[in-house]
Amino acid sequence: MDIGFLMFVIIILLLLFFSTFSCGIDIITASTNLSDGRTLVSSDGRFELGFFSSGSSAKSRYLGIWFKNVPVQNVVWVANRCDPINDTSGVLMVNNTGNLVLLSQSGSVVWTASSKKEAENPVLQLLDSGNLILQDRVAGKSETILWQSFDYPTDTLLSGMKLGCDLRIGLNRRLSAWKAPDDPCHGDLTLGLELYNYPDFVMWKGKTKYFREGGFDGIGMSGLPAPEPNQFFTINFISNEEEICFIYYLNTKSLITRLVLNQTSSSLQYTMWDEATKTWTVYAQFPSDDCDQYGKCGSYGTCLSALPPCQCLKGFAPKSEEQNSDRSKGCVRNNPIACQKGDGFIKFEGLKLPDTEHSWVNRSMVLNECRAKCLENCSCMAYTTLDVKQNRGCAIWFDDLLDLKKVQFARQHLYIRMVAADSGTENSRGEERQNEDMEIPLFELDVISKATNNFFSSNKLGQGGFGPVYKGTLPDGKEIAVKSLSRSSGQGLVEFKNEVALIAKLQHRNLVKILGCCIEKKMLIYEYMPNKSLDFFIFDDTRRNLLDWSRRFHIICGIARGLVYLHQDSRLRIIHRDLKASNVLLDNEMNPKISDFGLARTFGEESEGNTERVVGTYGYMAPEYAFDGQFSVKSDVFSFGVLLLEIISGKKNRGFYHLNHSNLIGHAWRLWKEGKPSELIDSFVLESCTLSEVLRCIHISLLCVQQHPENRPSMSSVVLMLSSETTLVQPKEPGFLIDKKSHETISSSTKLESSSINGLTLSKLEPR
Ligand SMILES: *[C@@H]1O[C@H](CO)[C@@H](O)[C@H](O)[C@H]1NC(C)=O
Ligand SMILES: *[C@@H]1O[C@H](CO)[C@@H](O)[C@H](O)[C@H]1NC(C)=O
Ligand SMILES: *[C@@H]1O[C@H](CO)[C@@H](O)[C@H](O)[C@H]1NC(C)=O
Ligand SMILES: *[C@@H]1O[C@H](CO)[C@@H](O)[C@H](O)[C@H]1NC(C)=O
Ligand SMILES: *[C@@H]1O[C@H](CO)[C@@H](O)[C@H](O)[C@H]1NC(C)=O
Ligand SMILES: *[C@@H]1O[C@H](CO)[C@@H](O)[C@H](O)[C@H]1NC(C)=O
Ligand SMILES: *[C@@H]1O[C@H](CO)[C@@H](O)[C@H](O)[C@H]1NC(C)=O
Ligand SMILES: CC(=O)N[C@H]1CO[C@H](CO)[C@@H](O)[C@@H]1O
Repeated sequence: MDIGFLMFVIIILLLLFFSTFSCGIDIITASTNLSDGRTLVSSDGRFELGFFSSGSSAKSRYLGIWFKNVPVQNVVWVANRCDPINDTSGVLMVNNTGNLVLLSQSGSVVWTASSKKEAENPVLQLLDSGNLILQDRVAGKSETILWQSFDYPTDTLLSGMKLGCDLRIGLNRRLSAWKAPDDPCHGDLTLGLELYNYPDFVMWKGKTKYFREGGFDGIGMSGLPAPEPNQFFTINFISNEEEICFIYYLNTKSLITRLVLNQTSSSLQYTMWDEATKTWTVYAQFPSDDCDQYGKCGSYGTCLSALPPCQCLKGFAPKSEEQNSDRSKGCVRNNPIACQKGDGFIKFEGLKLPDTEHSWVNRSMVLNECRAKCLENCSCMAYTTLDVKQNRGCAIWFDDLLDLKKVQFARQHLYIRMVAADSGTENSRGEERQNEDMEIPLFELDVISKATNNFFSSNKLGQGGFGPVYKGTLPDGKEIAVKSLSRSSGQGLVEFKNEVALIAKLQHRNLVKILGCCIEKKMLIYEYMPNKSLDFFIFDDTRRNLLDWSRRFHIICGIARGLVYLHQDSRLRIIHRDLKASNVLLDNEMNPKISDFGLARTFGEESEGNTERVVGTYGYMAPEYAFDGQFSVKSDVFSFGVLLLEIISGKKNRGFYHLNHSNLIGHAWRLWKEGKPSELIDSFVLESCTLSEVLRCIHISLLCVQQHPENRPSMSSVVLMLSSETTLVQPKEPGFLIDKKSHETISSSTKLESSSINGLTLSKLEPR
């Protein structure tokens, strides 16, 4: 045996020895230490505790916990947040009295965690949940937890962690963001429970309130949409004499998610590790829109994501004449309250409850008692039911009502004190205008004319729902797409420019980028996409072969992520309303980019709920939207489901012809029920695919096209479904299940009015 081989064997043995050391251990006791370079790993291998360096200065060493299987830095807990160790001499030990001590070379104590009780046999263990616990393990005694990292969160909330107060021991668990991406020390953004009489979770920027969740109403927080029931996570609020807290549980181990308070984005982000892109994907964040900004519209002003965002409540008028200069001045009563006799209340629905700093509650009062209680004190401005689940309890507000927001999901009604005569006043609209100078590059008309060869027909790329699209080349050689908005919108030029500036701010890798606009002729300038749109490929007999399954799946996931961004992440909450294959453009690497988003909004039609004018495309429209003009994010989900079926089958939903069905949804549904969904798959896709993945996509698409919007998943759930392998619920009957006979009836009983220019995009669908 030669020396080289012997060395090799020794090295392998050493490696084995060390790897078992670093992978196999999840506990330390008073007789073992954890030095820098060694780690503890939870028994299922999910979490790891050890030393890490952060950012530029590799010299700064911190003790922390992270997801072991995520290759980018993802620290979820840090012990010595603001006291890095300058070298690799750090040692974590459990001392004899049961305290955790982090020492550096000089023997100086960098960090300690102490329990009140003394321990005989202290053991530190990293659990599969990511919780680091210190226990006293003595035979015959129950193992009490002396200390746990979950009680001292840093910037991250993991599944099973609580945010909020344990009233019994006076522990208030709060989050504070990292100061900078490479500095775990406390930033100025914090989030925690404020123990007002009516407690609320408040996000602070330094000493300034930044965002409120809005008080617990027995079901959820009044300022947040109730989490839709889903199989991935469960959200719980606990509010009783012992504790008031928020907690969430992940129901599936296959997902890696966390809630992080992020200084950079100034928000609480719910992020998920996306194995495909090796990035953390944000799929919900708070504050979620401009109206979440604390006190944006001042007292008695309500905020709505629209322009102008601020309005005064009924019975109130703008406080200041020149509201243009200060938008947070708020509103004042048209008529002062009389106090007691002569006062009444107006019931307001659909509002996030006002700031509860000056509030009072009684858990057992009923609404009438609550009203009387409020009426008897002149400083009481409003009351509501504390717990809508039990329909009991009373909350009242003193002082002016601040931080109101229009929300669709409000469960509590707010009764606001008014002089009785005021109850008939008209809803007065705040005079406020968005007047900050929006940054958006403006293009001169003659530049655009030159670039597009005077809008020459050979430069025309196509005809979209809002007008024709031309290809252009700027003097510097940059290629652009010019969309000329031919529909009249009745909107002024300034509003148009502001609106475009708002949607131009939406930037995501799956959205087409807006480069600027030309306000003289209402044109939008987009980046040019060389590979046209998705319909150009999937519905074409030869070009369909350029998109194998893995490319199609990549496109599906990209569209889904783009929609999540529009629906949740962006500050505007955009409902697309015209998602279809021709609105999914492809860049030169065949990445999908959604186009035409925000246009419905530009036309002044974006106030969620009901609309007179239906903007959309037959075949993609959700039934409640096509027939009743009711739109919501769930109507986009429907369109996404249709698109998904088209990508899988290579067939158009509209114009789909089959002996028994006149649309693809009906066909897919029947095949599904007959247990042969694979017959739906495009033959070319079938050759290149992982069958289970395609079948899962069919399953997801059927969930998206369900008849009732409330049954359809949100786009963020869709992203979760696409990226995990959890079992999915069975879909219910889809919407637009038109078989040939009834289809005939529908087309003869509805009047398709003005199919705009391209004949596909409807502007109105009116039952006779
Ligand atoms: C643990 O570290 C301390 C301080 O460096 C040292 O005194 C002690 O001997 C170490 N114990 C073990 C078991 O390594
Ligand atoms: C690290 O270095 C800084 C500056 O040299 C010093 O102030 C600090 O005490 C050192 N920290 C430790 C833990 O040794
Ligand atoms: C253990 O550490 C704590 C905190 O540093 C200290 O107060 C205590 O005296 C230590 N106990 C022993 C036995 O060293
Ligand atoms: C914070 O948000 C920014 C912007 O969304 C993102 O780039 C960054 O990765 C986030 N940081 C963490 C720790 O998630
Ligand atoms: C709460 O209301 C109930 C029922 O009206 C009453 O009996 C009780 O005294 C009230 N509690 C407080 C603290 O006011
Ligand atoms: C009304 O409520 C305020 C705030 O709790 C309190 O300070 C004041 O004393 C009350 N006034 C009366 C008349 O009860
Ligand atoms: C049409 O539906 C009937 C049952 O409803 C089925 O027996 C028949 O095979 C279907 N035809 C085709 C072409 O799928
Ligand atoms: C599939 C396909 O047509 N891909 C094209 C996308 O655009 C780039 C750049 O124009 C071409 O190189 C690809 O062939």
